[in-house]
Amino acid sequence: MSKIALITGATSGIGEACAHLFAREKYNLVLTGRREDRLEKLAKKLNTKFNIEVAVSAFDVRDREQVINSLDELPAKWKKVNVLINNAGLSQGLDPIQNGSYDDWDTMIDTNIKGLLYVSKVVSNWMVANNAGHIINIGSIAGKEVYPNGNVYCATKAAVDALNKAMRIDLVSHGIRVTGIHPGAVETEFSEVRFKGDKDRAKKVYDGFEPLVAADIAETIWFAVSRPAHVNINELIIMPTAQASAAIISRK
Ligand code: NDP
Ligand code: 8X3
Repeated sequence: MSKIALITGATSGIGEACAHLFAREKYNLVLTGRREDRLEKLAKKLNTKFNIEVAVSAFDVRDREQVINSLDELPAKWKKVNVLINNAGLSQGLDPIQNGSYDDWDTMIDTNIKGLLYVSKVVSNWMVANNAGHIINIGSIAGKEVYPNGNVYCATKAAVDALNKAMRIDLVSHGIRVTGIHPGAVETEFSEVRFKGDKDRAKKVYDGFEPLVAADIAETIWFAVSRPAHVNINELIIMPTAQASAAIISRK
């Protein structure tokens, strides 16, 4: 029987790249995100290209009831999830703490921390019932180091780092593996979302160096997932060669 991966934030960037890679590896997929049209299009593409089954479940991870109900509504066969990729997340703004926007802070905390928790509670219960599973939590270099004006985004990713460690402790007796993946700069829609659609400002983030691409992170995740069952990769930090720390990037 094919294995199942549930990916949050599959409509773009790292989540979408994971969908392609796990489809290539013959996983059946549960794809989630808010933009249902993108999910449907991706599901059709992967089904045709890789002959796998795909379920689409569109919800906003910030909405607790929506998360619980949407996941609960999935047919029973989809609840035998082998791999959960907690990837949905975002940054909003890049301002000093004294100028920060309350709304941006709420959005980041509600998405990156609370959203990840809502999905994890539901899916980890399915995994506990199966006495197996692998949870991948997408943190960031921003959760390992704080950079100027990164304040609340960094704090949310530090929380993901802590939750990754906490999940490993709480789930260890249930045979569930837990891995934190912490990327540096990856060129996706991330900066466009951070700067609220300002494409020129977003593009400048990646000027003068070769950033990671989403497939680099998907391959790293696949490395962790494809280790033998007795091996758990606790965490990995992956950066572009031109990036030495969260704030130090060599630009030509
Ligand atoms: P993208 O903006 O390309 O993708 C973000 C994904 O998250 C989208 O699929 C989006 O789907 C989903 N998402 C955002 N908010 C919500 C929500 N409220 N409910 C459901 N889904 C949501 O960025 P990336 O692929 O780069 O980001 C993926 C993860 O990687 C994030 O957690 C990010 O913090 C992390 N990361 C990114 C790095 C980078 O440099 N790009 C570096 C380190 C970590 P939709 O809008 O359709 O809901
Ligand atoms: C995203 C990368 O540049 O904010 O987590 O550290 S960055």
